[in-house]
Amino acid sequence: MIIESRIEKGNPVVGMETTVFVHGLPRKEAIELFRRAKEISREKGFQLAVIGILKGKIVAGMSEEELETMMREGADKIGTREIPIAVAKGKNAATTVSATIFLSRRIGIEVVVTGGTGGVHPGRVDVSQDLTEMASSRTILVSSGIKSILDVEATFEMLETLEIPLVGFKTDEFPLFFSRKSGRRVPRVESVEEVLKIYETMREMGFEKTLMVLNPVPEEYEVPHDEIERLLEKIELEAEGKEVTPFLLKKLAEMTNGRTLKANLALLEENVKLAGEIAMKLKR
Ligand code: PSU
Ligand code: MN
Repeated sequence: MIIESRIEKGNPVVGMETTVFVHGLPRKEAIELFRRAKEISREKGFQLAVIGILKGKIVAGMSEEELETMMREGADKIGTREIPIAVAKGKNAATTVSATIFLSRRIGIEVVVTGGTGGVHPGRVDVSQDLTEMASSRTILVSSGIKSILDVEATFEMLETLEIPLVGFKTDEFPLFFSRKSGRRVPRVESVEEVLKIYETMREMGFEKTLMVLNPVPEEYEVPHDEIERLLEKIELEAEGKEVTPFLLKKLAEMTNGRTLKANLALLEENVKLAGEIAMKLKR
């Protein structure tokens, strides 16, 4: 197999992307998050498989050293379509949500975790592969909503068009990453059991889509969406394509004295916990 999987068969496992570590966070915070996420998985009793491509080798279950190597040497940010090219060219590549979901399915991982997913960018035709991959692979994806920097209305509509099921975990509101509220309603679930009931229905029907479980950022870390919008208006975009998210995240962190960074770390930690709980209760 072209994928080097370090997952022990039969144990609950959660797949996690590498882009959030390599392109979404400063290095120090990224390593701290990796350690914290690993610690959570050990305490709770599930496996956390960080997925990435190292010199053309797809690895599921990267070590801290490997992640550090990626950060030091640099790694492309890739979606699903770039996987075969990165492998053939022997590159280092950090997987986004789309590539992580695709690879997770190939090795039998059904629960995936991230901070915020991609969507429709404002102003031009730039629609994340995250959406099309969620529309073609059956997994459970725990996130805190879509990245606040996106066109929220357009993304929300596109999720419907692509028939991607979503539920709010203990919320009726579609959350927006740093923010708990968007004014858009979603079906609410109260428990992991309820999530699994929906997913098991999908599995039985051969419903090959990703179930988005939306877990809002903890209240004490929230940065309200109108504040984010005001800040975004002030930023002059000096990036394009795949560079846009890392550029804006960095700017926002600077402008909020690190509040958005703290929010990002807090929600990622909570999402790892919830994804772990889901994986542990999932019937195999
Ligand atoms: N949200 C973050 N940081 C990130 C991302 C999302 O706070 O780095 C990444 C995820 O990996 C997501 C990707 O899958 O951005 C989507 O990128 P694009 O819009 O270029 O498809
Ligand atoms: Mn894009």
